[in-house]
Amino acid sequence: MRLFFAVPFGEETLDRLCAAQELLRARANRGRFSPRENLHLTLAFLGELPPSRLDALDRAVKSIPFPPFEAKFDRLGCFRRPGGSIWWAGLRPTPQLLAIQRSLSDALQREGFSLEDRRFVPHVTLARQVEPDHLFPDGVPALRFSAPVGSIVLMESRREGPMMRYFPLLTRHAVPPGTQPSHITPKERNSR
Ligand code: 2AM
Repeated sequence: MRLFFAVPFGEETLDRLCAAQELLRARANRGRFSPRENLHLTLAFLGELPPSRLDALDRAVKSIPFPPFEAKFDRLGCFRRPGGSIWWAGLRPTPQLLAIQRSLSDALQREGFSLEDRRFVPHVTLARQVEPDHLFPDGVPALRFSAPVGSIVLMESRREGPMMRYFPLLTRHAVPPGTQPSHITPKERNSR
């Protein structure tokens, strides 16, 4: 199974991301736009793993401190590629966002998973293979809004014909500071 951990977004944030896609669509001659239900922020890409590793992934994501926080979208950007650019909504690398990505990566490594060593550039991919190269000769439009982050989801990605479909397998909910983690049972709590 091809797996990754991602932050899903609520409807209001998805509306804003879809509005940003419309800015691109209005200028692009061509492009493959991510369907609304596929829009997410990847925290850790795991690649191909057997189902027998799901328990260890569950342990890793449950082990990290995860208070809810606000992610800050702060720009539209692109990675230039031959065959068309990848356009994305970028997030400010705030201490809370970097902390959650770092602690998840560390927990995964402790469970024996190997992760790519590339620098974390937090982004939500909006469209791929976008042409022409210079969509906004007069300057890229601004993008600035906050988005509540309340969960991390383990996703399985499957190709269905030309489409990628993502299936949530595990969800870790954020826990407000000062409250008990939701995954601790009352029995465990009493024995602490
Ligand atoms: P992307 O949106 O920038 O392509 C599922 O493919 C998710 O995992 C996507 O959000 C993708 O990022 C991300 N990802 C990170 N590293 C990847 C890799 N080496 N191959 C494919 N997807 C990767």
